[in-house]
Amino acid sequence: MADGPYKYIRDADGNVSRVIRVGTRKSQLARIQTDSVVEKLKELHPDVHFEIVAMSTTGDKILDTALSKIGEKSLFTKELENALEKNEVDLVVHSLKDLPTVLPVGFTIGSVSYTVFSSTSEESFILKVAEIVVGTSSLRRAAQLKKRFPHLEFKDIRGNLNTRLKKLDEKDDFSAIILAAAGLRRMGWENRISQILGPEDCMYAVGQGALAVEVRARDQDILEMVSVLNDSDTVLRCISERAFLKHLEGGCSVPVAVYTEIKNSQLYLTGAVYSLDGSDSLKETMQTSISSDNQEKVDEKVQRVGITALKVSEAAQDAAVKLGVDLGNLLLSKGAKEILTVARQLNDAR
Ligand code: DPM
Repeated sequence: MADGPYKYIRDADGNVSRVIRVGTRKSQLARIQTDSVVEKLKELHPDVHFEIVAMSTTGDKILDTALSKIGEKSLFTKELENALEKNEVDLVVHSLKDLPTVLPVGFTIGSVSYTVFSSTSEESFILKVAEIVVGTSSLRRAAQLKKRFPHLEFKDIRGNLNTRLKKLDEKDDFSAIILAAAGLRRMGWENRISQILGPEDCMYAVGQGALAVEVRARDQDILEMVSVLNDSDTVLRCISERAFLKHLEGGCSVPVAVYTEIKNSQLYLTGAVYSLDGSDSLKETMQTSISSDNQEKVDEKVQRVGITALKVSEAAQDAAVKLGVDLGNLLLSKGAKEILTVARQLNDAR
């Protein structure tokens, strides 16, 4: 059988079918996320054969460098994208929040979902003792919590989830750490959470809690296959968040936070920018209608902020992009650019 760029398998009856190879990083969380997506895809496509390919990435090797110092270089995604490009894998599962709002040409996010892996966006607080030194290297988390709880002290903490929990447990450097609740739940460590932080305490990062499947943009079959994972509310919320971040020219390491909600066919987007100590901030909310006409054609291959979401209303996706851009413009008109520029400069000088 001609192998070409793809891999095929022949079953006992001699039927040949394509093997879909799924790339993943090697961390425990990455493996858990990839397994959950593959399980779901198997359920929805019982006749497709899937194979998981685990790879080390530069991102893993330098995880001990604070994210805020790494900047926007997509270190976690580059090697996996190379593998996609070379047809060594056909899709890759990521945390949406780690994917830049502009992807390299040739790649797209074919599905975005909170529901594949019952996830939520909020932050969680894991507390050890009363005298509180909080471990986080997220500028966004530190800025918001410094403002709200001035008595807290903050210190950088690095490494993957396993490393961070170990540092909290075994060292006296930290009395608490802040992590995305979604990651802890996926690891089965929900019982470690001392407190869930709602948006009034700490708004989350763009895309937080959503799983994203990245594919080759030209690969229509795979794009259609993974589109079954799309849940339309998540797609629309995440598109508006990413459009907002992109418009502010923010990357994943600036103190920008969001909160989105869908109620009665209205999409609400709250966005905020902060100075590093949280003393200076801007926060606004806007909304848009996302009600869609069921007759509408929804399978055009249009990419919006890196996402090609088949099966989700095009009009609603356009409204979500516009909402993000409009909110970005509103904050820019109030001085967001200056706040972020100063934050970046101070952080680079640290
Ligand atoms: C990004 C940030 C962090 C991750 C920055 C931020 C947290 C870094 C830190 C863009 N990616 O949130 O302000 O605390 O030092 C990351 C986690 C997950 C995806 C872990 C976490 C799991 C949750 C998810 C790291 N990326 O934030 O606790 O899938 O959304």
